[in-house]
Amino acid sequence: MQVNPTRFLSSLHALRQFGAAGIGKGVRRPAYSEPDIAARDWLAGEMRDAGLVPQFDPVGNLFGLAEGPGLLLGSHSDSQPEGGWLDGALGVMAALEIARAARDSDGPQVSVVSFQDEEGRFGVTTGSNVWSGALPLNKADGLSDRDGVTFRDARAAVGARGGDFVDPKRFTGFIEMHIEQGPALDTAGEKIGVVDGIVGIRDMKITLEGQQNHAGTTPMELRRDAFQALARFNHLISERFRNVVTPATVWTIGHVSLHPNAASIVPGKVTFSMQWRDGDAARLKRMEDIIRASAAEVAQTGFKLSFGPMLGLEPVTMDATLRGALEESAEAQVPGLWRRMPSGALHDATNVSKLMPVAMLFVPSIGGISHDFAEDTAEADLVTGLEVMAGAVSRLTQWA
Ligand code: HGY
Ligand code: MN
Ligand code: MN
Repeated sequence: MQVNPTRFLSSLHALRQFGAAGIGKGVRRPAYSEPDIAARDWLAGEMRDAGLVPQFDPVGNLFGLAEGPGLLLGSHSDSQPEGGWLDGALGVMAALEIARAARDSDGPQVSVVSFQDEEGRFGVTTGSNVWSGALPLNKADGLSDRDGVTFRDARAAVGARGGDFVDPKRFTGFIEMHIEQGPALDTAGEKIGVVDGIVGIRDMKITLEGQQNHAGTTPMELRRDAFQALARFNHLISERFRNVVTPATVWTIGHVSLHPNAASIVPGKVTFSMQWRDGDAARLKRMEDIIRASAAEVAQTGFKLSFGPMLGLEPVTMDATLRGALEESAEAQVPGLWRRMPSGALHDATNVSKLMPVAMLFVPSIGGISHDFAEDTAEADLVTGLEVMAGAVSRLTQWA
């Protein structure tokens, strides 16, 4: 199977035009936004031109279906509100290029997918979570984004495109190529990461409600200041995580909504996102217990506490046979310049692993930057990743 790097790179640059942020190569292509839907329509055309049958499902996951059973390759084409041009897009366009090369050479049956809302505008890897059956559609429809738009209303943008859910039994396995989104490969001067496991994640909103008041006349000791409550909560969990976490554990308060967010008003309410990730499900649970207990302790000082629904995915291990094909191909193409490594980022592969064997490979991220307009990878490294994945697919003839 002979991939065409020029065709691959130009298709990647074509996709980046949808939602181009005008800052470097950055994109703004959140799930169900106009550029996201336009990109999916374009992608459906590219799939058709590649001899695949494009099919949208009810939530906007877009599949390009080969005739017979075979491997599914892909990722997602939605982005973070300030996203890079490669996060997700790389895996989708690499999949399409391999599908094209496979057809050109009468090679294996390869189908392609671009999952929807991997970036979690509504949930956590929502589109593949629904497709995997782990998240019922009626439950997903009740999720809302940070502006209060519901998943049900947003996914109406799929419109008449939306067909049935694709039967996962037509696929023998899933391989996802992705940028590392971290510094390991770039720092080490290595070219390929073969993923051995993807961390688990927990994500929930927490609200603390005190009392809004005048910032000049309210004595400090009488205040029930929601920002101070969040600050105290953050201090408590940081202290209490010390004996639970490892250097690989991460936790983030990434979105804070402080009401009324005015300089001369003591804030009466704060709602914030609490997200944590680790490769060990028991550690995630211990962290959850600390989070809930610390929030309750802060609430004791005069705040009403409420927890939103907790979303989560378990840590998953990659399929050894698929991973072995990636390792063989990496050793053949970039001997000594690849490593086996965990993924600290979440990916659709986590959800797809509930349905079939999965594996992932990474290419370096320059400076380890991602979820930022500045995200980038040297084009030669993108092509190396494509060739290593094509080499793995060629080795998996019994999966074709
Ligand atoms: O957050 C993640 O790990 C993924 O990039 N959405
Ligand atoms: Mn991604
Ligand atoms: Mn991402």
